[in-house]
Amino acid sequence: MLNDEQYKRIYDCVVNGKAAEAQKIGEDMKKAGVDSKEIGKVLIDAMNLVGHRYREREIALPQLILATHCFKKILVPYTADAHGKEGIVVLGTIKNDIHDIGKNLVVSMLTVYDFTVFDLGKDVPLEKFVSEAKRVNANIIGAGTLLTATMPELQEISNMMKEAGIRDKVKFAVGGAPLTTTYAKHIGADGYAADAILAVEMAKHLIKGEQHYLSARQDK
Ligand code: B1M
Repeated sequence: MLNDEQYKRIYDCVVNGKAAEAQKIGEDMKKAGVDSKEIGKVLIDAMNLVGHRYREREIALPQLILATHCFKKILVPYTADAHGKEGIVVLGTIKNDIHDIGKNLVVSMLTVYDFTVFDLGKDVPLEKFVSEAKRVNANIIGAGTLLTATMPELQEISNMMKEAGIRDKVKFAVGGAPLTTTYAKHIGADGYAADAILAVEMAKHLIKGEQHYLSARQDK
């Protein structure tokens, strides 16, 4: 369990963009035996505040990106031990959408939790999700979007997976702020997660062949 001081150290680093301290904090936490999932929860709490401040125009885009940078650097010592043996995930933000901050956090968390992640980036053509999944023999295709206008495109990926004959063996997960469990089920996705920690939990279920939808953390 994290104590208050450890929580504040991680939270403060991300919220105030203290990039120079980030990796050392991760190292200290690892030495103290803090589980990466505990760290992840604080990171998401901190990113929620940073996201809120950005929306309220209290901070500018570079500060938002700096916070993401801290998030990833805190996890570096944990990523060093990862072997990618949990499963293979192909992940990206779909075409016509350039938002990638949240997707990058999901990539970091899945990597820490031993998934091999092929990050396709942002503005990714839909067919690339399928061709990459076939190329790397993926277990999961994860597709995200933050724009309501591009949400309906997600369903196309599922259709393309069927056409390519991989729908039965590859799970399809979706994520991004405007999505919901209801919407994910409606478009036939096997999984949905509301944040990067939940994405790890979801991915573990999908690997076992189960569908899984997580709208909110139980401990929030
Ligand atoms: Co844009 N933007 N933006 N933007 N932007 C939103 C999404 C918006 C809600 C803002 C608003 O109007 N209130 C709005 C969308 C409205 C809508 O569609 N209904 C919007 C718009 C309109 C736009 C533009 C069109 C603006 C314009 O040009 N007129 C444009 C998009 C152009 C395009 O894509 N074609 C645009 C551009 C940008 C910036 C470039 C300035 C910047 C993005 C920088 C970047 O990503 N590199 C930006 C930002 C920063 C935002 C907001 C403020 C914050 C997004 C963010 O990074 N959040 C956003 C407002 C909001 O979110 N309410 C907004 C923090 C991040 C950690 O959260 O991405 O939700 P999130 O990720 C979470 C979960 O969703 C989940 O885990 C993550 C971590 O916990 N998750 C997954 C994400 N992907 C997942 C995948 C999974 C599982 C979980 O598995 C598959």
